Amino acid sequence: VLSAADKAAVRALWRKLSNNVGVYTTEALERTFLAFPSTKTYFLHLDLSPGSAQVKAHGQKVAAALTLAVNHLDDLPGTLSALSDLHAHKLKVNPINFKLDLGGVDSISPQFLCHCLLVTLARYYPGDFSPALQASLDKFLSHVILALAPNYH
Ligand code: HNI
Repeated sequence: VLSAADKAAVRALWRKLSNNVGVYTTEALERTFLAFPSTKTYFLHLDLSPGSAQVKAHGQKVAAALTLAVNHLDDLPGTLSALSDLHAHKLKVNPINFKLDLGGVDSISPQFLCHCLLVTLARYYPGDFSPALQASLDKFLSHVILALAPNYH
C-alpha cells in the first residue's frame, strides 16, 4: 500500500518533471530496448533505432498513462482498467510480462521499464533521488504494474 508519504513524494517529483515526463519515459524505453533486447519482440512493427520518432511517440503515451496514474493514486486499478484490458485483449500481451517477481532472469518488461525509468530519473534528478524517494517511486510503479497486469477472463 502506498503511504501518505509515498504519495506526497511521487506527486512532488511529478510536479518537478512538469511537461518533461515524456522525455524521460522515452529515454527509459530506449534503455529498456538496449539493455533488455527481449522486450523488443512486442514492438517489431515500430522503428526502434536510437532517436526514433515512433519510440518518442510511444514514450509520450506511456508518460500520459503514468501522469494519469499519479493523479489518481487512490484508485489505480479503476484508473488503469481500460488500459489493462487493451494490453490483454487487443495487444494480447502475455501476463508474464507484467510479473512483479524479479526472480527469473528471463522475465521481460515492464519491471525492466520501471527499472530503466528509475535509472533515468536518478540521472536527471540526482539531488532528489534519496533512498526514500527511490523506495516510494518503486512502490508506485509496482502498483501501476499490478493494476495494468492483463486480466484474462
Ligand atoms: Ni504498453 C501500448 C502504457 C507495459 C506492450 N502501452 C501502450 C499504450 C500505453 C501503454 C499508454 C498506448 C495505448 C493506446 O494506444 O491507447 N504499457 C504502458 C505502461 C506500461 C506498459 C504504463 C507499464 C508501466 N506495454 C507494457 C508491456 C508490454 C507493452 C510490459 C509488452 C511487453 N503497449 C504494448 C504494445 C503497445 C502498447 C505492444 C502498442 C504499441 C503500438 O503503438 O503499436
